[in-house]
Amino acid sequence: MDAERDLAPEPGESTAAELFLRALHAHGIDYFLANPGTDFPPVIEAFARARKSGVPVPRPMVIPHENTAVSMAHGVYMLTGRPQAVMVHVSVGTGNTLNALINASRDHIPLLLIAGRTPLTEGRRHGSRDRHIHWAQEMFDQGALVRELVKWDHELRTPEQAADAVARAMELMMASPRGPAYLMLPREVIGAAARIGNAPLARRAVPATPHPDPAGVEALARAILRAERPLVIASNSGEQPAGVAALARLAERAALPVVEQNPRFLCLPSSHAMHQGYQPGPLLKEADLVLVIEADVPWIPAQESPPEECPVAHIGPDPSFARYPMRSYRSDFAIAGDTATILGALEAQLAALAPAEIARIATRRERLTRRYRELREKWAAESAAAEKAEAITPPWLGRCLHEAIGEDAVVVNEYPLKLEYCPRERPRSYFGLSPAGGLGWGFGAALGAKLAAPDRLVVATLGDGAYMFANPTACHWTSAKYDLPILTVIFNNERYGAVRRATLSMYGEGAAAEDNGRLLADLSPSPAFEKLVEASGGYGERVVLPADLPAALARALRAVREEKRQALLNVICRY
Ligand SMILES: Cc1ncc(C[n+]2csc(CCOP(=O)(O)OP(=O)(O)O)c2C)c(N)n1
Repeated sequence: MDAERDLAPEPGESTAAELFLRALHAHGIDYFLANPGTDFPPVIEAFARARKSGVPVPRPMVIPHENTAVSMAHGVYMLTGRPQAVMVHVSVGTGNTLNALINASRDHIPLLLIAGRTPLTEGRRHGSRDRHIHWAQEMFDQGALVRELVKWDHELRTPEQAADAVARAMELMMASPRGPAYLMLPREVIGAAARIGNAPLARRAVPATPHPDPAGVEALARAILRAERPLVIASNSGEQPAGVAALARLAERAALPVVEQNPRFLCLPSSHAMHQGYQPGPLLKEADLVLVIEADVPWIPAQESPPEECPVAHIGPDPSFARYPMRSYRSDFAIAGDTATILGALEAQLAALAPAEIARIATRRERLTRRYRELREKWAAESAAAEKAEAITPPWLGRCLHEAIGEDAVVVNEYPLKLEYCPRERPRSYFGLSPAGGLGWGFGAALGAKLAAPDRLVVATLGDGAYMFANPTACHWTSAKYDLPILTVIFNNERYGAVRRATLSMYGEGAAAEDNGRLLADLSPSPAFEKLVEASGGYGERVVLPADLPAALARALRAVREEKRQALLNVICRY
């Protein structure tokens, strides 16, 4: 045999790529979201062989932008709790994933990011360099591109480890706190025969989340009992539906007011009487105990804080947010563990309440139930007033959406939707942008959600800026190609509103305020976004007047629900 070709598989032999794909399937990975390059041929050949032989492998899907592919994997996980695989082209494809990967990393979303590696060898070995780019795409340390964002990065060094590498990635990314992993596949290695041994494809047990410290739980339960004005601030605790149920029970039993602060997952049904809205505000200023549940930024110290003597508890899988370089909230209790388990243990401690405490809690419950009603009345009045305004505003758009989409819909919100006007009820019916705020996530995540839940209505609410960051052509194409009809609603204020607000907040009296903060925030003239969806066979409409919105929504929803076409409303908004 030619020594330089001795890694090539003989007829009938499996390649490392084939073993790898089988291992992905065996580990429960359903989708292989791919943006390929010249590093892919062994993987493509392996998929083609699997198609012929019927060997089970994940579903290969070409996704024409890496940011979209990673956001889709993020979206599938949100709905199912199942991690997916994304494969991209070497260094350059990895570079294109970074924004979406930062979002996933900060939100503890496990996904296996795979990248080719430029062929290592320059001779005649099977898979060696045979294109100009193969030299320039080589890097000293490709994994360094993502190392800060992933829990594990590795380069496959030998074909026999293809299945073991999958098992290793899975056990690490699924261990708490979860997060992405990165695996590089050099072309010669993944195209070579996997000769030695019969690598097992069995899943390996994921280490259980550490059980919460019983002494810590008991001490916190005592503090909750003592508190007169406790406050719960939650952001991510609804990642698992069990977290929603556990928080609902605890809040009910102890009459704990809950504020959802910039939630990425619905943490408490909005109709729960203890749901006290989305801003800590006055409840924080008067608190005598704050329970921070999976909330990285429970409040912004420069704007508001609890009283200095108020104890603060942090609970969740990563209560100290270990990957944040600085985060200096007061911390009197820190309990690590699965959130639902911690909340359940707290509730168990509170179960045997003394009569005096029951009376105190009942008084608090009454006060909070009143406040719950007052808040709802205020929000309803605001959105009703917005109906009569000259231009569409977020309260009106939120209200109309709420009335149109129903409880079962999945809302993926990249900023502009205000839950005050579009309250959500069910676990996994609302998802918000990662705290890292990498724009361009919402459209892809909504497509992933639809892939995971084809029978549910999926609505992406995006700013006009966020929509453009999402590579709309790639997203609309993906929607059409894979029959993923979703409704996209653009809150189009023809500007980067957040940038403008930041400028005016720092330089309200400065030169930048003279043109009302338009400089570098102006996105006019706004394109006819409704035409972009039409280019992919979808239904598009531009909506300008508040009174026209309900009927426009009904038409768009008919296109999605009955015609099974994607739809987009370009809603011209003032805010
Ligand atoms: C990838 C990325 N680039 C830039 C930013 C900075 N940024 C934060 S908000 C924002 C404007 C968003 O505009 P739009 O989506 O239209 O929403 P609006 O602020 O107008 O409500 C920008 C550019 C970001 N968060 N992410």
